[in-house]
Amino acid sequence: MGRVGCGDGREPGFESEGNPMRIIAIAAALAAALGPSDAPAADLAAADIVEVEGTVIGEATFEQTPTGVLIFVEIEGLPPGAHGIHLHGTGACTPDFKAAKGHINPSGAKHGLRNPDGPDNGDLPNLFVSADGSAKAEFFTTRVTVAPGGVQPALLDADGSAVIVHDRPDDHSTQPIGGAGGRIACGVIAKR
Ligand SMILES: [Cu+2]
Repeated sequence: MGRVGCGDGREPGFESEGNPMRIIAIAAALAAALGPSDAPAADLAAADIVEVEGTVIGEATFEQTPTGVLIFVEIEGLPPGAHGIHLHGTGACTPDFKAAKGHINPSGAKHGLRNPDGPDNGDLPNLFVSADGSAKAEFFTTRVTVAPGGVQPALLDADGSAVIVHDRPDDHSTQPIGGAGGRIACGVIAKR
């Protein structure tokens, strides 16, 4: 068997309270249990995503990292295939999804990840929905921050932001939204 190092119960004194290896093991277990909450909390935001009737069909989370924002989307009940998904400049999905206004784009950049005069700050790669209508995806963008105070526009600015899923794929070049069509899902991004 050859157990090595600390934790061999046959070692004399293992059961004593002062066993330093045991204390280290307990400390490591505690650190693992506490996890990231021991570190300064990263800026985090999230959005409940609703379909046009207002039923919640998914969630998106937005985590500030040292260099950008990591976005996780989990959603169901959408038409299969590719859909444009963008960060829109107003945190509203009612009375209809037009309330979210246009993309986050304070500098007036052209839309499109393929556009030499783009992209705007709300542009993201497409969301691909499976045949069963569900999708799980991660995105990463360096063109926004979660909280205000950085160089890039903030999701949690004064009028908030929304994540919008469009009816069709974004071709990443056509103005103004890559031919992505209507808005089929929307989520107001809020601090978590
Ligand atoms: Cu959009």
